[in-house]
Amino acid sequence: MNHFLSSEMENTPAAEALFHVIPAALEASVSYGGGTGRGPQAILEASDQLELWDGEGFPYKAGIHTRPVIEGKDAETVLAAIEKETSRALDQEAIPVLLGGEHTVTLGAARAVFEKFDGSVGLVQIDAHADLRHNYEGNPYSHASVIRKIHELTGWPVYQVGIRALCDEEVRYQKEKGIYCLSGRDADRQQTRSLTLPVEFPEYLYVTIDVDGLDSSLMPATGTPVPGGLGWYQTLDILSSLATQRKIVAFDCVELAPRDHLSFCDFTAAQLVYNVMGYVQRADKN
Ligand SMILES: [Mn+2]
Repeated sequence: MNHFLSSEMENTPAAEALFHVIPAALEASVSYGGGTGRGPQAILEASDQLELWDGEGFPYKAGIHTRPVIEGKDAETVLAAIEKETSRALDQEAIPVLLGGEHTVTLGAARAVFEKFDGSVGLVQIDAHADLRHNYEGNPYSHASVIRKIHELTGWPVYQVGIRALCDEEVRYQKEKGIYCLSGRDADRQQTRSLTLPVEFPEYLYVTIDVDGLDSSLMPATGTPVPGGLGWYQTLDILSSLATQRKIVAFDCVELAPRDHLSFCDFTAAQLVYNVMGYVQRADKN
């Protein structure tokens, strides 16, 4: 198995690494195009093409430890394994970096973060879809309901960014529960380059990045690409602004569905992960 940046560095021992990469190849509830099960491995392979310099610094110097890939078709089994690995990373005072896999994997990591930090966490979600359905096609572990599941479990405040495909049930849930949402349309109209988190947002953040939050021209290799998403530098600037306002204690990158003729998307996802590591690393020093 490749570890993250294996072309450039040894797999940092867990105890010395700020980042613990947890690849989780779950693909159980695909609603349109398949392939997310191959996402984590594709990101790891593409990470070999990264430059060590991220434009501002050297995130790898914080240490990156990659765990073995978690595989399986049964959602609950995979989620339990993700929860365990995430807890282990948190216990070692590392930042878990979960690679999906379908968006459902976030629930496993969120359970562990909730156990450790309880209510002192806010969730920021970059995504085309709200993922707030009660359930989808009868499946309680659907990626289309993962944020709702996390919200029901944790009660964390949620800020959704880039949303542009949702149903009325989800709009109702947003209103009832006071979920913050910056739509893809408004992010474009307002030329959003940074997100100002509401004061009620606690000191810690879990950031979940569904790659379909990016514009579909930039990221066509995902299960359900939707036009009108976030631009590349816009996404980076928003993520950077989060890291300076609160402490990111865990993040993930999910829903990459690699396509043979679209390998640039694998690299895009790897670059995104590495840049977020950079934001977290530099905030950690301040
Ligand atoms: Mn999603």
